[in-house]
Amino acid sequence: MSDFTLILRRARRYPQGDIVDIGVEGTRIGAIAPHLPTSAPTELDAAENLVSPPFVESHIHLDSALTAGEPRWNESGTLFEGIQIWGERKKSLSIEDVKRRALETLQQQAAQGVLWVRTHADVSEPTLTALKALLEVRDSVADWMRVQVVAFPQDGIYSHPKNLELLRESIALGADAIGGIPHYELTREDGVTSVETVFELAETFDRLVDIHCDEIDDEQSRFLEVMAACTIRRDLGSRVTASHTTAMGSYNNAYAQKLMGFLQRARLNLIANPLINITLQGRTDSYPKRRGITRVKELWQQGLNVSFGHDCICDPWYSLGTGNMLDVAWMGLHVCQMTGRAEIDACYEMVTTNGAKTLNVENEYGLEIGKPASFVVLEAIDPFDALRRRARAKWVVSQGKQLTFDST
Ligand code: 17E
Ligand code: FE2
Repeated sequence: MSDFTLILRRARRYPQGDIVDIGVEGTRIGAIAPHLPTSAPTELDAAENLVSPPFVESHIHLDSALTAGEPRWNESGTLFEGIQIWGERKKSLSIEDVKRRALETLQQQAAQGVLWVRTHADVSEPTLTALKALLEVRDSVADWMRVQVVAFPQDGIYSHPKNLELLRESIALGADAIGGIPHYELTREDGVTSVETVFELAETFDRLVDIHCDEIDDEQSRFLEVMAACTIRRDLGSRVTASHTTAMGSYNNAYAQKLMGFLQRARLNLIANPLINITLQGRTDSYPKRRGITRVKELWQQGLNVSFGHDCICDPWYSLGTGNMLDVAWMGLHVCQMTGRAEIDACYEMVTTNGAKTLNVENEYGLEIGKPASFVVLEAIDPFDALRRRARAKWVVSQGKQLTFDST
């Protein structure tokens, strides 16, 4: 009588912490109970280890992944040298080149329990090669990895006469979300206009917004307030995400406090990328040296949805990285000093549930009957233990199928 195709037995369910069997019917979760008396063709005994909904990579650049050193290393370690180097590398992009590196990265991520990924694709390049390749990859991996693609104008929307048209074309080609980079537009006014343009396009074409916003230590970089205003006026709330917002780490407290109120009204999502923010920012400081990361703890305390992203894996901005979201959360909890007990748990949420909120995929996310049977069993008893030891993913099940990977 059982239609279960797979049963995960004796798993410590996240977040409740109780021990359950999870019965999978095809691609969905069919039952969760202390003990399922039936059998299934595949049965996995979790031996009271943690089963968690998958990790969510809410911010990564798959088009540049695995290009570190090509054509040269980022010696200054700054965002801007990174953009220059990528500018050289992107001249030689081909569809095959981007697809190969993106796929390899996605496999590495999936092996570590990441089953949702939002990637940026640089669309300030005249052939839109990165975008076209990543859209193909998104569609080809859909039965084991769910990918969203952001059309991201790395060089700015108004810095080059063709870039706005390229952004429009990217939407027509099928980008899920629209990005921008206001702090890198030629003038502050262009920056403001660029944010307004992104929102206008997003509303017109019914897309999500995810803007690289204020990724600089300049305390005068204040485009997050423009994003908050646009979100409030258009009532777009959780469809909007502000990525990086590192300048918020340098704002004076009076301004930051005022802004916090506007962010609460806006209810937009924020993404910090601790590995990259801590290495790219603070480069113009001597000592004391700023940490250059947004106010994660305070945003979280105010009830705003914050997630953590990896941002880069072996690219011109960051030559390290493995795709492991526990590394990301681990760095986040250090850099943001989120070492309180509830704060550590919150850091785990920032690479799981909060990421799902950012991606607007909560309906398809979580260990609940009827939802996709996508989960990871970690060699840990709870999120704290997983973070402390950066626990290995023992099994990864995506949409009902157990994933297996080459051990090479
Ligand atoms: N591009 C950008 O503007 N900022 C970053 N952190 C990366 C690419 C990785
Ligand atoms: Fe980024």
